Amino acid sequence: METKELYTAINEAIMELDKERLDQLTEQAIAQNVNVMEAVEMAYTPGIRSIGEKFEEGEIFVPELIHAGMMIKEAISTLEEQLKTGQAAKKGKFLIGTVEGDIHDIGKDLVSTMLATRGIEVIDVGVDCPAVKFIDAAVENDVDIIGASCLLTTTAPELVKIVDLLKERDLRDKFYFVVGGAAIEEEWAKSIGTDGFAGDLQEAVKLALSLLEKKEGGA
Ligand code: B12
Repeated sequence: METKELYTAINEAIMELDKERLDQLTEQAIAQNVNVMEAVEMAYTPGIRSIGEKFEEGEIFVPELIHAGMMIKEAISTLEEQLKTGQAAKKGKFLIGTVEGDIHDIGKDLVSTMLATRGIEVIDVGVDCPAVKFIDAAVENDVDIIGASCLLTTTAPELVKIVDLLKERDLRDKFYFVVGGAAIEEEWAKSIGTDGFAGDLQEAVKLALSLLEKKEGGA
C-alpha cells in the first residue's frame, strides 16, 4: 500500500472504531518503515479529532469515546516502540503533565516521546496533576521547562493557577512555562503569561528546542 493510502486507511479505521483493522494497519506502517511523527500527524491525530467531533455532535457517546481512546493509545505506543529515545546528548529537562481534573494523556505522551527522541530529558508527572505538584516537581528536578497539557475548557483555569503560583513563589523567571491541548488557543495562552503554545508535535519540539537554546544563550 502506498503511504498516503495507508494513512487514509488508518484514519478510516479509527473513525469506524475498528480496532482489529487499526492494529493490522499499524503493523503495516511499521513494516513499511513510515516516519512516526508524520504518521501520527497525518493519520492518527486527524482520526481521533474526528472522533471528538462525532462525540460533540452526539453521534457517538462516552463508551465509544473510551474505546477510541484506548485503541489509539495502544496503536500509537506500538508505533512509538520503533523510536529510539535517549541516545542523543541531553539538551535540557522538560517537565510535562496534564492539569488537575483532566485525564487526557495521548497528546502529552506523544509530546514526551518526541522530545525524548530529540535528546531532551522528560519528567512526566502524569494526569490530573495539581498546580502545586507541577511546581514542586520542577524545583525538585531542576528542570528548564514546565509543560502543561489541557484538553478541557473547564480545566483551563489550572494553567492560570500555575502561572500565579510561579509568581507567588518568585520562580516565574526560573522556568519557561509552555502549554498545549485542545482547550487552549495560542492568543489566550499568551494573554495569561505563558512562554509558548504548541498545537502539534512539530511545533512542540520546535518550541522546546528554541527555548532551551535561548536559555543556553543566557537570554
Ligand atoms: C480520546 C478522548 C478522550 C479519552 C482520553 C483517553 C486518553 N487516554 O487520553 C477519554 C474517553 C478518557 C475522554 C474523556 C473525556 N472527554 Co475527551 N476527548 C478525547 C478526544 C476525542 C481526543 C483527544 C486526543 O487524544 N487527541 C489526540 C492528541 C494527539 O491531540 P492533543 O491531545 O490535542 O495533543 C496534541 C496538541 O494539542 C499538543 N499538546 C497536547 N498537550 C501538550 C502539552 C504541551 C506542553 C505542548 C507543548 C503541546 C501539547 O501536542 C499534541 C500532539 O500533536 C478529544 C477531541 C479533541 N479534539 O481533542 C475529546 C475531548 C477533549 N474530550 C472532551 C470531553 C467533554 C470529555 C469528557 C468530559 C467526556 C465525559 N462526558 O465524560 C471526559 C473527561 C474526562 C476527564 N476528566 O479528563 C471534549 C472537551 C470539550 C471541552 N471544550 O472542554 C473533547 C474536545 C471532545 C469534544 N469535541 O467534545 N476523552
